[in-house]
Amino acid sequence: MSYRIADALIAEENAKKLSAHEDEYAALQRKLARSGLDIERMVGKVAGFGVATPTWGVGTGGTRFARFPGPGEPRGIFDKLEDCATIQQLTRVTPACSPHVPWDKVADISELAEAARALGLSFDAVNSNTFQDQPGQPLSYKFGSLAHSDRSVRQQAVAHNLECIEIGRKLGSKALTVWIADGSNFPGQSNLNRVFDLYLESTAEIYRGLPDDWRLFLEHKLYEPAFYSTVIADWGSSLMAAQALGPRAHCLVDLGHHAPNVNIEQIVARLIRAGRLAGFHFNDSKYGDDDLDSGAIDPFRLFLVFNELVDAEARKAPGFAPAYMLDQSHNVTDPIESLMQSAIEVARAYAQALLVDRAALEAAQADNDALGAHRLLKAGFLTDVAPILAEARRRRGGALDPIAVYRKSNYRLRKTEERPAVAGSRSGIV
Ligand code: RM4
Ligand code: MN
Ligand code: MN
Repeated sequence: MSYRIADALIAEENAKKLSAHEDEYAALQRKLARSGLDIERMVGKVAGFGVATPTWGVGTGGTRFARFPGPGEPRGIFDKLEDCATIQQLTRVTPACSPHVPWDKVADISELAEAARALGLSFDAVNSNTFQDQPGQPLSYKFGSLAHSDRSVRQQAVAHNLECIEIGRKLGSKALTVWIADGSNFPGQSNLNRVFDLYLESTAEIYRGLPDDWRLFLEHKLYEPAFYSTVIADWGSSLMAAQALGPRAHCLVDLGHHAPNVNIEQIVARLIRAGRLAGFHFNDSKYGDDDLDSGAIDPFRLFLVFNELVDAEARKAPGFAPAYMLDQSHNVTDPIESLMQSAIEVARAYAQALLVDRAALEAAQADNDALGAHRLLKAGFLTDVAPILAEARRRRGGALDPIAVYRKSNYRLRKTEERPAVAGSRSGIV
């Protein structure tokens, strides 16, 4: 029987912090009431919010230079599920996980579905992988996959995506996320329009294979591993593709996949307007696809993204049903701690955005009161919503301070004993 944190430990630790928490909660309740805001409503909203954990995120990540594995790392998908369940147990904000195929491929899918069910987890979008070659794979993706010049490589990549759908169906997923590394390193290496046509042709085949209640998430990325041009480099290409494919194709925004300084919240607003926002891969970055922890570098940007999302939710924007997922690489931290912290940061941005007085904001905008409008946004961002987040966790059986309870539990030490280290170290993203 593998080690799980006892709910009694959570209760015991919560009890020690309860009176301070109640005091802070009551103070925030009074503060919000002065602005006509009901804290109970906010707690209810946050309790209904969820962000999926990436199964690949619970292992230690790496760079192309090295990977420094941590102790007690998950050895396969069943261990990863355990770690995802622990994150959910303590935070109560990550009820689903997003699997990656073939990294999470197993012989018996029903066993995997059952393991997740037993841990109280569901599956969010399935991610396909045609950016690496797998042992025994007949054709290489070195020069591309869905947009490869050779039809047989494209067909192999399409078949992989159809297999992902099959696996996802058995796991209860409702979406396939497709990110391809296809692109070029040299001007002239490929015809910029021709590769887009090939991509459309291949994704149309995948789209035809979607079950009726599924969506296809197209993920764009500016650069890397291709350093001159990437086939689906930006939200423009992604939206063109989604619109060409059909109503169930949507555009996924990975926060790290843009040029520095790009106004991501405006991209989000446009995709909402087009009815094509698939959802997110949350992470943070300073320079590129850094895959740092959500909210670690620029929590204000995260808040501004949520400001658009709450605005869309409030006015019931047609087709608005974003899927929230984390996509991070943890190189120097315990991945469980990073994912807990990040999930909380994402929920924090949501709660802060809920506090914005939207009627007053609209009035300030109509009056061209630039600073007044900005102050209304800042009022949400600067409010310490920690007691709302903590209360939403506590009411659902989570920890008031998830990372403190995690450390106290010695979970990692126990897993180190249970999971003997796998020999060797490799470079790479995961
Ligand atoms: C990519 C992209 C994809 C993720 C891989 C591991 O940069 O963000 O979403 O599946 O990394
Ligand atoms: Mn991503
Ligand atoms: Mn990425």
